[in-house]
Amino acid sequence: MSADSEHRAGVVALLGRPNVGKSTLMNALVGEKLAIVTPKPQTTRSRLLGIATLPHAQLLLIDTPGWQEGRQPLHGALNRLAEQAARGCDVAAVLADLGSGWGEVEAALAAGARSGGAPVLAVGTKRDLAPAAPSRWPPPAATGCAAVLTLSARTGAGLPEFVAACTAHLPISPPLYSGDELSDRPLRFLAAELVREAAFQELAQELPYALAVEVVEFDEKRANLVRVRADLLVERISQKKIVVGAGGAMIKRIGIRARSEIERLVGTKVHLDLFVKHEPGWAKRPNRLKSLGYY
Ligand SMILES: Nc1nc2c(ncn2[C@@H]2O[C@H](COP(=O)(O)OP(=O)(O)OP(=O)(O)O)[C@@H](O)[C@H]2O)c(=O)[nH]1
Ligand SMILES: [Mg+2]
Repeated sequence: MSADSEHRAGVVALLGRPNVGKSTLMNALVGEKLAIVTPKPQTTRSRLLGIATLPHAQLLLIDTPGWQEGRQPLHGALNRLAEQAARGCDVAAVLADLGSGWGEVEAALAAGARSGGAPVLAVGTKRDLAPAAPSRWPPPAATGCAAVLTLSARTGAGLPEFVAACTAHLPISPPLYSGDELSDRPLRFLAAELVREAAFQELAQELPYALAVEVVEFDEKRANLVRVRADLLVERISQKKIVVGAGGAMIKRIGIRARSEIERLVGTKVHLDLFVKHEPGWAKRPNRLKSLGYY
């Protein structure tokens, strides 16, 4: 067998600023919605592995939180996840929204990945939207990237080229996971994320950032029903009132939305109980961030 026809497998880190489409790209390549996606920036709070198994390659895609400039402990923890992913990968894909182009953050992420030894792909996203101004894309040759590509995770345009560019830089290796595995995270974590996604979609601008979700019960004992109990943690009493809503209307809306997504994930009926809890400072305690799965 020639080297080109041999199977390749390895880790591809998806890096970039918030909202550029990292999670959408991962879902499109895995073929399942694993990572939550919302129109609001700073949706992803953890490192999530998505496994794309192809005939000649297995891509272990690491979705990371968008890079943020804030100084809060949560921001620091999230940026560390992106840094670790950049250092520990075989290929680093630095994603930039074609609408805003390649800037300092992208250059810094690319430099970080290169210092860890990974080749960097510069990837312009959301190609289905307005075409990039020539001044914004492609990035200057000086960025030293192994390849410069554009794609749309929404329409699928450019995805085969992206997969080919990643594969070319992966080591020759047999598959590292069995073909039916899609993620390294348990269903209960993905379920917690779907509750958080529903809350992001239902709640107004700032509130979702003060909120964390913890699944405290995930019971699959019954044949055709999964029972899920989740706590929505908020930092202030005033936020609890908003999340519960008048007569419980808001928490009900979040529950209806989340339940149908969790049913799609687990493939059976779901009984979902949500509770809103006041837990001041959840976002400031490193151990708590870890126990919530944001590590
Ligand atoms: N039109 C269009 N919209 C896209 C595309 N990819 C992502 N989006 C939208 O962009 C928004 C952000 O997408 P995400 O995948 O959550 O972005 P992200 O980079 O993971 O964001 P964070 O987790 O906050 O860092 C969502 O509303 C997506 O639907 C695309 O190819 N085309
Ligand atoms: Mg994301």
